[in-house]
Amino acid sequence: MKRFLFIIGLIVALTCPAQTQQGYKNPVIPGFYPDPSVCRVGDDFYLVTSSFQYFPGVPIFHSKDLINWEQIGHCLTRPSQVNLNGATVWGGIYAPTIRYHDGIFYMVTTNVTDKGNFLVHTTDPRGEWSEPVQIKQGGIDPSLYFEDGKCYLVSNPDNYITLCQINPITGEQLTESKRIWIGTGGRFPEGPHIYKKDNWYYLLISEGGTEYGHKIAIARSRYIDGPYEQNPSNPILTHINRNTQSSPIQGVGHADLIQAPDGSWWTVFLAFRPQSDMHHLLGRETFLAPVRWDKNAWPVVNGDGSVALEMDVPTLPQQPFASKPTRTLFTDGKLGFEWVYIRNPHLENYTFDSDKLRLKSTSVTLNNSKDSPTMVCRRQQHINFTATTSVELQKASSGDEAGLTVYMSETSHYDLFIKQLPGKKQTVTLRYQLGELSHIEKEIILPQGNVQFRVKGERDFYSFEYATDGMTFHQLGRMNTRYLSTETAGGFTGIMLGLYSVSEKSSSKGYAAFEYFDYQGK
Ligand code: 6LW
Repeated sequence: MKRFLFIIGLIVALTCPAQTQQGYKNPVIPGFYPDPSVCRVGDDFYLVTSSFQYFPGVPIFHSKDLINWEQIGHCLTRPSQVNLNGATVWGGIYAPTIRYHDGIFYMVTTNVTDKGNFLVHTTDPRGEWSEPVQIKQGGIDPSLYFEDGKCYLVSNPDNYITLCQINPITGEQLTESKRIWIGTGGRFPEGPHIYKKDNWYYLLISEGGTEYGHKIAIARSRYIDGPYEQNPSNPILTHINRNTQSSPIQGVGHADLIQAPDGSWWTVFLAFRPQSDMHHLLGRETFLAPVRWDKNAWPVVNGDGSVALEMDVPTLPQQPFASKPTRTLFTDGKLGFEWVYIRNPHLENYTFDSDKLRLKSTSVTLNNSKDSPTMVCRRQQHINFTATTSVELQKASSGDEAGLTVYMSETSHYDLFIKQLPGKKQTVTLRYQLGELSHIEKEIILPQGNVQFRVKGERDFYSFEYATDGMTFHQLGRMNTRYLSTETAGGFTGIMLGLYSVSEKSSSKGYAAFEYFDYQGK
């Protein structure tokens, strides 16, 4: 009997994946990190997301367990790789795909405000990526599939998922584009990826648009160029149905599939979290779900094609990273990977001096939709958070302004700032920019000097406070979150918290000196 139990135990141990832990929290990458794509090299996972008008472009993350992710850089770090002139919340860099083949990492994406689809490569994902090569086939959401020395590209020109072969180093298109699937009938068939399993080519796509109707469907064929037959159980992942009508997670879609070293399958995908009724502000975030994919069978996502914030499932052995310090000091002379600029920055306007971040005041305002204002920003990653900074105007001309902005787009931001007045005075001001409406909610006149600003975010309100002694904060106002939401403001992005400096005069020699930035999410 003992021997029998031992043999049974051995069979179970050998056939079941070595998943040793239970449970994790979604989203696995909170805040505006949409359109995730993932690849694996040994037991290392690499994940990229889209970045729109922000520079550097395409953040890249590393993980050992698909749950804990650490940003290791960006794929597009040089203006020669990414021209973002005139890019807005609807423009710039759309969904990227990352793949690893024969010692090389490839990242393919679309710059919708520039020349369309392009590809970069590297042997070191923590280092610099190559100069871009353009790709002729149009459509968005390009993806790569490698087999037998060939590289296939899929994207969605004219609503059809379309396939061709390319040279992945030069970008040259080697075969004619062929339409292979239009999806199951949902609008916006997009986000295609090809995988091979059990001698089937599987074609995964998104449909329904990136809002509440979003869903993931799959088809398969014995031949890479089709004909593809669709899964009778499509969609395999969606929150469009009654079972998820009250879920705090909506808009589930744009997925990529990945197999872990232990044989288990997983999917990363985007979704958003409505916070103030149907309004969401944090952008589309990166989520994770387990996939059951038996031999010759269709993949099944998390049992019933839906996901939760608390996932009670077996996981890979979890390897968390040390949590980030609340306080960013500017003593290193450089900014961490979480900080980005709007469009291609004028880097000469950003310097470090006496342990402070110095932002030069220029006449490019936050409302400018073409040029790059002097602003560094990071994502709001939690619905409940507090952000604090300390700023002083130096060598300022009257009309120079600097502070902390809660920024969704050039037409939608709440700004807390100091502004130089003639003489040795300044205002402390709270302003709301809502479309055509620019409203000064509060303005207080103070002597020149250092001011601390604090923004608190919660489900329905942002509140705005200032102090001059670093301790006693006074509230200037409280404003609804929903007017900055994606549903109100539009765009593909999420809220950024920005440190900025502008001037009414193009001749200003002034700058703003920021001492620290605290971000605390709950
Ligand atoms: C992306 C498309 C999508 O390219 O939205 O949600 C577009 N999916 O696949 C912008 O993120």
